[in-house]
Amino acid sequence: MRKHRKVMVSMAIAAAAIGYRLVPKASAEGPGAGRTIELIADKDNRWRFPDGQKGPVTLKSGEVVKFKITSYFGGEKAKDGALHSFVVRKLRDNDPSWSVRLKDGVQEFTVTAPKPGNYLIECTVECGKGHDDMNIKMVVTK
Ligand SMILES: [Cu+2]
Repeated sequence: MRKHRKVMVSMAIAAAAIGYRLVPKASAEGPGAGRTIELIADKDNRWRFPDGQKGPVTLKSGEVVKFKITSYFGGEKAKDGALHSFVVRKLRDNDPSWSVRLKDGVQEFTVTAPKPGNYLIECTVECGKGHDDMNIKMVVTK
């Protein structure tokens, strides 16, 4: 029994060592650190940057970015409690990270910028007056 346990332990250590080597070397900002893009899904059912700018969101193809979105109640919400959503229709089928339900408050998620082109970030939750125009352009460069 003892011997068996020893083998298990050393196997676990070996596995951990292999796993450790597969983890990319962390940068000064931590593993996988990239830009953080802050957006507000505002109570008037408009997207805006914290400084009031209306876009576009500009990404570099292949870049991994974190979106930090603050979401405010715009008059209506979905059954699941979502106030808004962050959706790029052209991308969501191949990469579900481009479709995020937004609850009240701050939410963070990470995406990988797609191939270069023009995209549209939309809200697909009936969030109230102005919902149909709740979108913001996203430009992906080479
Ligand atoms: Cu909406």
